[in-house]
Amino acid sequence: MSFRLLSAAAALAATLVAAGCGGTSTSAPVATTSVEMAKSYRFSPKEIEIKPGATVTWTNNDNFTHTVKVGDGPDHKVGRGDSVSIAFDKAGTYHYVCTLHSHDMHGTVIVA
Ligand SMILES: [Cu+2]
Repeated sequence: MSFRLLSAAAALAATLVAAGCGGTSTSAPVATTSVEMAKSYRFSPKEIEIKPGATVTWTNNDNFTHTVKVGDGPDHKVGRGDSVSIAFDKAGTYHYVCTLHSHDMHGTVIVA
């Protein structure tokens, strides 16, 4: 029995790693500095485009605590109704995740 549980956990871990590779994005990035953590377990819009030096604000309108972790940066915990703002000084493409729900919740900030 414990073997079955272990292999299920391993399969889940493999799925999470695969999801972290980025996958496909079908919609164009949205020009905005505001991202909503919408119901349920979503960043909306998922892909945004901003100017260098702009600050992006994530607001949690979901019923659960989420986080925002950009690349290798710090993991910002965002409770219900809270928000976090992060400045992006350099041009580039930045992927971020909610580390609590990394399978469902990831997004991209394009600084250009
Ligand atoms: Cu989350």
